[in-house]
Amino acid sequence: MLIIGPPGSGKGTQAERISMRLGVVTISTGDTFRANVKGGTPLGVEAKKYLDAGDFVPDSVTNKMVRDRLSEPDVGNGFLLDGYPRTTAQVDYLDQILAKANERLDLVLQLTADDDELVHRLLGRAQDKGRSDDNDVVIRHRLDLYHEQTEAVVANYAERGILTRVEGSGAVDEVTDRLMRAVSASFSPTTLMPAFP
Ligand code: B4P
Repeated sequence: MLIIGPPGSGKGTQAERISMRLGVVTISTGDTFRANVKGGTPLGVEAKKYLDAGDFVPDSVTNKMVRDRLSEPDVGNGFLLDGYPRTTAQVDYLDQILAKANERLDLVLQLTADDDELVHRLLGRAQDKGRSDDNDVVIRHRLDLYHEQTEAVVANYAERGILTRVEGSGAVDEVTDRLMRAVSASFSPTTLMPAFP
């Protein structure tokens, strides 16, 4: 599964909750980059300049990172990708990885919220967590990139018939309930893990 949406729509927040309930791993490209920046790894040094500017890390770097992560054994029960793919080139690359592994995407969850609410949330996070990319100018740039590049990714999955749109406004618990209803509507009960309520 994938969770996709503009910055601040609640992807990271909700991905953690859904993966706990379903008993599958979450793979967040944003978290992985931030962990590498914090650890001062070569990948982190490379990624930092893009993160700080609100730009996408180049596909060549991101694709390889996801490919390596998807080859680890803990993805065997399924996985939830958070924040990847964000470009059509990443969609093609993910298709190739999954085809080689004889796997396919079952569901793409799109979280929606209007831009003003997103900016408001991210400025709030800037005060709480001090993320280097949560300032007014960079947030607007990240939103522009979402509209320019990631909306084409959403359209691609909609054409394939595997996209479900979920309203991301409202209390965090309410949004989780909406997402879980979308998940249960897409899978037969026997496909879901025993952790599913
Ligand atoms: P991400 O880590 O994905 O950051 P994000 O888009 O801001 O989403 P995030 O998941 O953190 O925020 P959320 O919506 O949960 O990416 C960061 C950077 O990494 C990118 O800009 C890029 O540079 C790089 N990157 C990542 N993936 C890449 C890729 N595939 N290719 C290239 N580059 C890539 O939540 C935001 C805030 O809203 C939180 O403070 C939360 O508490 C709050 N919130 C959540 N739900 C709420 C609700 N219902 N009501 C009120 N507030 C809520």
